[in-house]
Amino acid sequence: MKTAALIASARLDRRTVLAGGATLAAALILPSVARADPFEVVEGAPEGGKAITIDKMAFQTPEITVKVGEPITWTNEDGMAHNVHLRQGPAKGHPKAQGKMLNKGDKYTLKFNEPGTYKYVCTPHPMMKGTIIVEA
Ligand code: CU1
Repeated sequence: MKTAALIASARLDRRTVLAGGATLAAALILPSVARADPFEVVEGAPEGGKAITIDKMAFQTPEITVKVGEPITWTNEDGMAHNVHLRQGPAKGHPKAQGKMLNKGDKYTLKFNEPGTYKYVCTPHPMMKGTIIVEA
């Protein structure tokens, strides 16, 4: 009986230790997941990835599919300034969702960390629409 009690006590301890470890792991992992941005603005128009031309008041590739981490670079070839403003999907409401205005010849690159469907417009011309599908 004493032995059984010792075993039960040992089991309880191990479960407590395991539960404690899981809680500690969750505490270490969860805040970093919560902090991760669904997308990033990449400076300096990197090599590779996908390209979208902005011209004639439109995103010339209105729908595009990329993998997580694969950059998309928009180039404005229109005489009018435009931007890329993520309005729906995982980036909705993000402080960097509204991209800077791009003059003719300017480039803007985004990289996505979170899979999903991102819909965007040009802020001053919301009839200009685009969709980005990010696959895991
Ligand atoms: Cu525009």
